[in-house]
Amino acid sequence: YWMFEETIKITDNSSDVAAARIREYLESKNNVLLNIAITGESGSGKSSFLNAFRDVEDDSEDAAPTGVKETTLEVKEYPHPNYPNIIFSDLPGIGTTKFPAKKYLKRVGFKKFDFFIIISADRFRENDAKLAKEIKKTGKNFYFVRSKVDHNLRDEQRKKDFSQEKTLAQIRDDCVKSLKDQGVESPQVFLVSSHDIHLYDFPHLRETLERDLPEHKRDVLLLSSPSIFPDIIEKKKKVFRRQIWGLTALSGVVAAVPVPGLSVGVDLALLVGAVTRYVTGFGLNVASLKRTASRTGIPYDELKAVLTSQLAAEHITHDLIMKVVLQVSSRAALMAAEEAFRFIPIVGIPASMALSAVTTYKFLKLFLDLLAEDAHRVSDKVLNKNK
Ligand SMILES: Nc1nc2c(ncn2[C@@H]2O[C@H](COP(=O)(O)OP(=O)(O)O)[C@@H](O)[C@H]2O)c(=O)[nH]1
Ligand SMILES: [Mg+2]
Repeated sequence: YWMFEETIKITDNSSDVAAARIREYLESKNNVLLNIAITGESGSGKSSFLNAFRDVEDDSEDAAPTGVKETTLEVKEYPHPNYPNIIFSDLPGIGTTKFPAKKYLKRVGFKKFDFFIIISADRFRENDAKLAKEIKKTGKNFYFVRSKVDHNLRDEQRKKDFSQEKTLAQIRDDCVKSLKDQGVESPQVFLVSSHDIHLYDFPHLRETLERDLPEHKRDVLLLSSPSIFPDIIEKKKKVFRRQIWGLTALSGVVAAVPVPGLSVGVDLALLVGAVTRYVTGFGLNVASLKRTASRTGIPYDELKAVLTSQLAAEHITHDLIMKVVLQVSSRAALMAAEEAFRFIPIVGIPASMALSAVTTYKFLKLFLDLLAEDAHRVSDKVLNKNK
């Protein structure tokens, strides 16, 4: 065992350069900047929407304060709690600033934003339409969000012939018409309640934003979405899957750490880096799970109890990865690594390294599967609770 410890130490030192390359690769994925502008009149629900989108509760420490009347021109930035490279900018309402649309855009620094979300708790007004037309001139995208539809539904529910679909359709038609009347061409309006991010048009809005973004930014937005729906979990899994090849290629240059009982080594630094990303991406880190717990009212311990991977809700360290590697390395799938190697030609690197790359690849896939499974378990728990 002592020799084993020693091996890790030596390898860690000698693979500094490779480890740095892996870190660089992972960070390059984390460093794509996305800056989303949220605008709309004071009280329309900007701060609430922005908190909901970040999966942060209104009364938590890093939330944008809600229910406060804005009086200044200040743009406030709120990074995503897991992905600080995604910034939500809380803009003052154009009415608050009393600037014409063009000057308003200039003053808030429109160039840095990837797209705009224009919120109204009511029919869209002249200011909203003027702003949209001005944004269009800059070539950037904008989306109309009609907030507080839960209020409307609650009010309408008292009526005898209440139909949720009909009420929503009416609100939508009304919003679209008011925008068209003010010269906005084919406006699309998303109906949301910031208290229920899994209802109404919230999921559709996310999908639309993703679809409209360039690919590298699309992945960033997707990974930051809460893993409440099975299809989001699967989409995230696909993004991570795609990255595994890139990571494994880097692994080929790393001196691998030998695993007792396994004839090949694995690249621990790489596994730690990647698994940390999976855990965060699936919302399985302690902070995310605690947020989910307080948002859904399901006690944290109950959420934790459904986890089976041993990697979720843990701080991912070399030791933990090694522990899990040792536990699963008896699995037939992994023992077959040497066999797989015969079919995967890796040119230009020594065979032992290539073999460790294949093993590392297999572990990455396995850990990804295990964590996605845990994400599904949490999602099941949450969605069943809401029924
Ligand atoms: N029921 C409900 N209330 C909302 C919604 N969005 C905002 N609110 C409430 O409306 C008030 C103003 O919201 P806030 O986010 O502060 O608006 P802002 O001034 O545009 O930032 C607050 O009391 C919020 O709790 C929503 O979708 N549904
Ligand atoms: Mg606000």
